[in-house]
Amino acid sequence: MLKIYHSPGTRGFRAIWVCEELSVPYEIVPVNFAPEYRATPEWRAVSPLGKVPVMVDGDMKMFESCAMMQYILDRYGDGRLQPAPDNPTYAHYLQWCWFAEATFARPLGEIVNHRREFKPELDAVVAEMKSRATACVAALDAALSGRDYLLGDGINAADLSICYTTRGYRRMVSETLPAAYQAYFDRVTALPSYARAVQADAETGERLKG
Ligand SMILES: N[C@@H](CCC(=O)N[C@@H](CS)C(=O)NCC(=O)O)C(=O)O
Repeated sequence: MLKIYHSPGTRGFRAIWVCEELSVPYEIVPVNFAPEYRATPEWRAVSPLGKVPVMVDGDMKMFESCAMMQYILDRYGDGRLQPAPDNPTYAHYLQWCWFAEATFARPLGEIVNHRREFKPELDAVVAEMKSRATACVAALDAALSGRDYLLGDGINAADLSICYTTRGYRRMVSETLPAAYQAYFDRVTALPSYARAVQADAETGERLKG
């Protein structure tokens, strides 16, 4: 069974949500997110940079949450939740999957890192990162014009990944999204698999509290 090493509220949510949506069996291994634990040789042996998430499938161990999503889809998805490579939407499917982490999540991650390392934080740096994230929201809003989902009619893993990052945007930058984007976010997070992933995330927190 897939093992997802996860700390509550972090990017392992992506892999958990995909497993829930595809009904792929998985087990969560709760990880103490305290920097002291993540610096231990024990955790570094699992995750060389001390980050979460990590996913294990038999002898396979990997990090990078979006790569995990793709692995789950390719290995266990039976073609669900992603277009085939010969589908005209495939290129944009890849584009939004990568955008979710490489471009949209990046300034949000920098806000977190900056706040952790710089006390007091530099307001200009945080403002610039918020502005970069907001530019991503504008690009997504434009792409969603006249569509229910990023690729048109059907939902796919890029929508899940983007909506995971959008949660961080709403928490760190602004609760308010453009109207069409808000409707999209509400549509994607109305999936029963989202509620189950939220529940699994919360239970991970309870398990860590012991
Ligand atoms: N691109 C990586 C980012 C991993 C990452 O930065 N994870 C955060 C939690 S969501 C973390 O472990 N941060 C602690 C740190 O950077 O020291 C992914 O998508 O998995």
